[in-house]
Amino acid sequence: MARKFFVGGNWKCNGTTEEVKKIVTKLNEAEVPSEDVVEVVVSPPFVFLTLVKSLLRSDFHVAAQNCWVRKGGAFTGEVSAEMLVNLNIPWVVIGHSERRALLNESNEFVGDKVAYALSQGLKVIACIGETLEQRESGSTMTVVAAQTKAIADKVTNWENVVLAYEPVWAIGTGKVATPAQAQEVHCELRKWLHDNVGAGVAASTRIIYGGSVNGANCKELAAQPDVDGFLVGGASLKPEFIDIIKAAT
Ligand code: G2H
Repeated sequence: MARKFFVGGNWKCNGTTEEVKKIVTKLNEAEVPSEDVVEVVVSPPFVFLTLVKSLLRSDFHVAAQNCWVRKGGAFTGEVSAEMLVNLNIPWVVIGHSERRALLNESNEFVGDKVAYALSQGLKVIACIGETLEQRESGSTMTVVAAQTKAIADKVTNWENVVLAYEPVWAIGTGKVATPAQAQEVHCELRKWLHDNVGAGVAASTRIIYGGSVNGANCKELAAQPDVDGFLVGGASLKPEFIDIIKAAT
């Protein structure tokens, strides 16, 4: 089954109103493959979501970088899935390693969040990935399988899930996984989905790579058979994001 190439731009905790407007202007001017070929989703901080949505070209979409694990209420500082739906924000990033590491989000908590966001009608970019220590001790697959299982335990319909494999040692470090390293884990993840969820889900779920993707390394990564796109951090704030979108073709 053909999987449409997916390019996400994770702006993380960056930007001012002026900077955000400049980035959106550049995106709106860019000539990129059509929506039938590549799905583009940018993820600004919460405070800029509606601004970006109102200015952004209609063939690109927006994602929040997080949402609360259950229905909103007395949870100071949180943003609920219902609020994102109310604002017509179609996507949310869940389980990014920065949140797992800095805010102690566990596999189970991430699984609950993914399930709740999906239940409210959001589409989810679910992030998984191993640390350098885990890779060096040979436990990469054990770690990413456990992270994926915590999601699979709570999710029955994978149609609106994109799985983002982001090795922690490659995030914001400039140390990108080699195309072979990325392909190896993506292939194993697809096999895990096949064996534990089903052949259809394994064939149709997009598994995207994140971690120091840039304009120079994206083509070779995109050529790997199980790399279905990217979640881009630092480079999504720069003009080279357009080259990364074009890596699909
Ligand atoms: C991984 C990635 C985006 P960067 O966090 O999610 O960031 O491309 O800066 O490594």
